[in-house]
Amino acid sequence: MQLERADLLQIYYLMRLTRAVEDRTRTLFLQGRVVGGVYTGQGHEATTVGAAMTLRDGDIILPQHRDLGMHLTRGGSPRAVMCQWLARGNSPTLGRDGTLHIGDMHHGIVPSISMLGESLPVACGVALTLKMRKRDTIVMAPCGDGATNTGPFHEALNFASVQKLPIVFVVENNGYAYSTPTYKQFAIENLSDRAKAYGMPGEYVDGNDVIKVMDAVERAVKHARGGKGPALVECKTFRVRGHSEADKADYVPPELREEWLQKDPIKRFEAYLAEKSILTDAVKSEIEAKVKMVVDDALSFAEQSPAPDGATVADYVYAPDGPIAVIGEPGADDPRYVNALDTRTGEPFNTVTDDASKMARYEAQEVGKR
Ligand SMILES: Cc1ncc(C[n+]2csc(CCOP(=O)(O)OP(=O)(O)O)c2C)c(N)n1
Repeated sequence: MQLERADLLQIYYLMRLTRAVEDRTRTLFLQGRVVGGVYTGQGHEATTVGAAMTLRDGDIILPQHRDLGMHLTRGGSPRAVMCQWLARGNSPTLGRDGTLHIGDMHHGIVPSISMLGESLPVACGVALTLKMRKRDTIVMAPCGDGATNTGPFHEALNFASVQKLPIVFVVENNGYAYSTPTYKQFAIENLSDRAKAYGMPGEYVDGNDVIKVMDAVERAVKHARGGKGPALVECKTFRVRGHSEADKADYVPPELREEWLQKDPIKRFEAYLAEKSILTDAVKSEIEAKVKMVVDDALSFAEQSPAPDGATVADYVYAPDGPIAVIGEPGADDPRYVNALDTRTGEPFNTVTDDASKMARYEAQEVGKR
C-alpha cells in the first residue's frame, strides 16, 4: 500500500492522540471525575487506527470498548469524547449513558452495545441496508477474541457470508477476555481460521504493526467493496492495561505484559518513521504539542459544558412515531438531527428528535393509548 509522508504522519498523530486522550481519561478516572468505568485500548492503537485508515467517506463503523482509535480516525471529536466521559448535557448521549456508548452518526459511527458480540448482527443490518441501496460503502465491525466465542459472532459471520454483505470483521485478539486467556477460550491457533467455516477470506496479522494492519485490512476492504461479500482480519495484539481501570489484571503474568510493552505499537511506528527520516525530533515535538493542545481543548470544553438538565430526564424514553434513522447520511448541523424515512410511506423527511414539545405530545399520546 502506497502511503505518502503526510499520510504516515497523520497515522502517527492519530495513534498518539488516541493514547493521549485515554491517558488523560485515566487521570480523570483516578480523580473520581469520570461517570462510570474507563476501558482503554492501550496497545491496540496500530490495529484501531490502521484498520480505520483504510476506510473512506460514507463507510460505517461499529467501534467497541477498545476502539477509541477507530472513533477518532473516522472523525469523531475529542471534545465529544471528553463530554461523554464527564457525562455532560451536550455529550453524544446527552449525559445519559456510560463512557462506552459513544457514537457519531454524522461520521458513520454507530455506538456499541454492551452485550458482547451483539453489535455484529447490527453490523449485518447496516451492511444489508447499504447493499439494498446499492451504495459502494462498506461496514467495519471490530470485536475482541472473547466476542468470537459468542453466538451472535457466528450468526453474523454466517448471515454476512450467505447474503454477501459488504463487511470487514476485525478481530482484535488481545490475549484475554477479561481474565480469561485465549488458551482457555478456544482450541485453535488463529481466530482467522473461523472465517473459512463461513466461506469468507480470513487472515491474521501482527496487530502492533500499523503498516501490516493497513495492508491486510485494505485487502479485506477491497474484497468487501468489490461486492464479493465479507472478509475477516485477525489482528494479534495485547491488552496492556486491565479490562477496565478498576482491574489491576493480576492474572496477567508480569513477564508477558513486559514482553508486549516492548512491542508497543507507537514506539514501533516511531522507529519505522525515524528510519525513513520522516520523524525527526522537530516533527515529533510539533505533533506532541498538537496532541496536547487538542486534548487540553477537549477537556476544557467538557469542563465548561453544562451537566444534563434533570427536567429532561424522561426525554428519549420513547422513539418518535414513524421514522427510522438513516445512518451515514448527514443531516443538519444539529448533532441530534437525523435524516429519516417514514416507515409508513417510505418517504424521506427530516426530524429533530429533541424537540421537547413534540416529544411531550408524543409521550402523552402513547400514555393515553395504554
Ligand atoms: C454477553 C456478555 N457476557 C459478558 C460480558 C462482560 N464482558 C464485557 S467485556 C468482556 C470481555 C471481552 O473480551 P474480548 O471480546 O476479548 O474483548 P477485550 O475486552 O479483550 O477487548 C466481558 C466478559 C458482556 N458484556 N456481555
